[in-house]
Parts: sequence; structure tokens; C-alpha cells
Amino acid sequence: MSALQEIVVVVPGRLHEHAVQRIGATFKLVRLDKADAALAAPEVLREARAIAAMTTIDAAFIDAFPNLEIIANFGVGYDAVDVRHAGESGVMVTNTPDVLTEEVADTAVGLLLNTVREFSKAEKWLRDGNWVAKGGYRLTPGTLRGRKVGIFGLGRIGLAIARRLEAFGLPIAYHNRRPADGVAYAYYPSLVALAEAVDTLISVAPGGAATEKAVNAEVLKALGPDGVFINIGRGSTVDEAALAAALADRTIFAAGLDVFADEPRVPQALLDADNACLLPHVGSASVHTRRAMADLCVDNLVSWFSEGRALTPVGETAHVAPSATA
Ligand code: NAP
Ligand code: 8YV
Repeated sequence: MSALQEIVVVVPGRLHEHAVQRIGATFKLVRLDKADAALAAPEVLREARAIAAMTTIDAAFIDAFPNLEIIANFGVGYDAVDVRHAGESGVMVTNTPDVLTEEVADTAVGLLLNTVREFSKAEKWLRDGNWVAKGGYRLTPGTLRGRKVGIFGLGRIGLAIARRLEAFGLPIAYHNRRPADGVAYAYYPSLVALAEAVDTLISVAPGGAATEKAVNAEVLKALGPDGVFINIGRGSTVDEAALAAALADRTIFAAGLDVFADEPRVPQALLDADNACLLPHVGSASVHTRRAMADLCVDNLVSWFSEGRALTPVGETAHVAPSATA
């Protein structure tokens, strides 16, 4: 038996099957129905040195494992993990950047096109027999032509979206907390100023307290009656009640949403909006990309316990060093 096989890795809740199989083949896998320490046997709480998860990991769960060294988050967004507490407790947190960037950018552009050109509705028109019975689908009032794009959160995925939309002939501007190095796109120091300057706002900012409901009524009003809002980042960055109201009274033209504040529950007011295109958080959801994410999630554990380093540590825990290797 290899030394790694002695190491207890806890997987609370659902996780990609390839990640679960690799953890089971490499480490001592313990599954829990959810991230609730009351579900773990005392020896598991005592012995576990790692958690791999795509669910909420709060401070109480972290504290329940006295020998915990690393939390491998499945996903680049890690707002569901209390990273500050992990960092203060000497626990490394890793995520899955880069391997999903192009896929999510593809999805964002598809969602934007579908929102303005109504492809889902046009296909339904065909399938319902209306093309034969009534003629062609309506000319869409929306178009990508002539639009000005603003990106809220111009990081890895934001840049990949910007590159694509540049190729579509659209001007790009952005808002981050600070200007991005080596980027020539117009920078706006506030989200409202960005929304005023563009008519197409794409949010790909991380979730968390700093961005909570950042896309609010003021931002949507600034975006204006031709405004299209696309969210491929996190639902928590949007005031969903304000968005539903802005869609209903045509303060903005349309929205395309892949993410929601309380997934999988989608507010009825958004379901009722005929000018909203809604997707069930499928940004990275191809077999190809989810497998790459699963591999990176597990590779972080293998590297941590065999080489003493995390491959993709999140910034908040980059200072954490391993206490011992296998
Ligand atoms: P990233 O490279 O870290 O980019 C995030 C960008 O957001 C950075 O440029 C950052 O710039 C900016 N930012 C962070 N906090 C901000 C704030 N408070 N105000 C303004 N700007 C802020 O991350 P990524 O890999 O592009 O991923 C971005 C997010 O996409 C993830 O966190 C995740 O929530 C979401 N995501 C969704 C899906 C999906 O399936 N829909 C898939 C993958 C990722 P500054 O630090 O300069 O502010
Ligand atoms: C995944 C994501 O759907 O990486 C992220 O931040 O939102 C998506 O790629 C999610 O992490 C899986 O739960």
C-alpha cells in the first residue's frame, strides 16, 4: 500500500464521478451525504487530512477536522468555501482555474447571442409546427450589431470573452477593482460608470461579500432601455428582484442568466420574464471540461501530499505551507 492510501480524504455531497474514482484509487475515501460534521465518525474527524468538494464548506466544518490540511474545491469560483477561516487555520484551499476558461467563455457568447437573437424561441417556433402553419419566425428586435460591451470582472474568463467579442467587431470596456495589467480596453473605476458607457453588460465577477448584489437597480437603469445583461459569474452579484423589475418594465431590453442566487431555485419573477434567457448553470458543463476540472481538483491533492505543494492555491491561502508530506 502506498503512503497516499493511508490519507483520509473526505468528500461531502456530490462530486464529479471521475474525481471520486481517482480519490478512491489513490487515497482513503470517505463520503458524507453533506458537509455536516455530525455525519462523520469520530475517527474520520480525527484522521481526515483533506476535503474535496463542490459544496459549501463553512468554518464549523473546517474546525471539525483537527488534522485538516487542504480543501480541494471543484470549480474556479470558491465563494462557497470560507477561505479566510481556512487561511487563518493553516488550511490550504485550491480551485480549478484555466482548464474551464475557454468553455465558459464559449457559453457566455452563446448565451449572449441566444438572448439577443432568440434562438431558443425560434427553434420552439419550428418544433411547434409554426414555420409550416404560420411562416417564418419574427425578425428579432435584438441584435449584436452595433453593441458596446462592458465586462464586470475582466479576469481569465472575462478576457477570453473579450477576445471572442472583439472578433465579433464589438468595442470592449471593463470594471475591476483596479485596471488590469497590459490590457488596452477602456477601464471604468465604477460599475455604474461602466453600465452608463455600454449597452451590453457581462458579469463574470466572483461571488462573495465584495460583489453581493453589485448589479442593482442603479446599474440596470444606467444600462438603459437597449441594455442587455448577461450573468455567467455568480447569481449573488445581482439584485435579482431589481433585475426582474427592470426586465418587466423594460428598464433594460433583455437578460441572459446562467447563474442564480439560490440555485437550483430560480425566482418566479425571472421565470415569468419573456425577455430573459435562462440556463441551469451550464457554463463549464461539457464532459471534456468537467473531466479536466476533476483531474485538476485531484491533482492538487496528489501534489500536496506527495510533493508538498498545491498546484492552484487560491490567493487567500497561498501562504499556507504543508505540515508534513506522505
Ligand atoms: P479571475 O481570473 O479571478 O477573474 C475575476 C475578475 O474579477 C478579476 O479580474 C478581478 O479583478 C475581478 N474582481 C474580483 N472582485 C471584484 C470586485 N469586488 N469588484 C470588481 N471586480 C472584481 O476568475 P475567473 O477564472 O475569470 O472566474 C471568474 C468567476 O466566474 C468565478 O469566480 C466564478 O464565480 C465564475 N464562473 C462561473 C462559471 C459558470 O459555470 N457559470 C464557470 C466558471 C467560473 P480585480 O481583482 O482587479 O478586482
Ligand atoms: C461549476 C463554476 O459549475 O467553476 C465554477 O466556478 O461555477 C462551474 O464551473 C461549478 O463549480 C460546479 O459546482
